[in-house]
Amino acid sequence: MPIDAKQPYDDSNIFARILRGELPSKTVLETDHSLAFHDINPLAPIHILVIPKGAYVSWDDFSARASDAEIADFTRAVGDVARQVGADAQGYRLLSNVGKRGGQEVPHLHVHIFGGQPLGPMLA
Ligand code: IU
Repeated sequence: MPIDAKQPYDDSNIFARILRGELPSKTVLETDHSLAFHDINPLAPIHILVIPKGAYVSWDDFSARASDAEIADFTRAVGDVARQVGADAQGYRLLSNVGKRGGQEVPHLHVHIFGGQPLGPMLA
């Protein structure tokens, strides 16, 4: 079920549990404010999620409330991950679903990085 775009942050969500170390993930990169890990159900040969460590529901929430340091760290982390896995060589796609109409399922901001193959018009 897609989430409500304006719902309050719920710290029982799956990514909050990964951040607290309660659930495992296949980490790709960790920085002061961000964590990147492999999507559990990859839709492309490269499918990585990048999340902020702070409690933000979505891109909408993050872009309104996060500090400049968090935004800078997160933006840099997304690009660094893409370069680290070699997705930059032939191109890749970034996607962040926001709320119900965006089809967001997990209520903690995540940016999908897709790559490793030519990508169709839509993924996730
Ligand atoms: P969405 O943008 O909220 O629809 O994407 C959620 C993603 O989180 C989706 O691609 C799932 O495969 C992924 N995911 C995960 O990597 N690990 C999990 O334990 C769960 C979902 I639940």
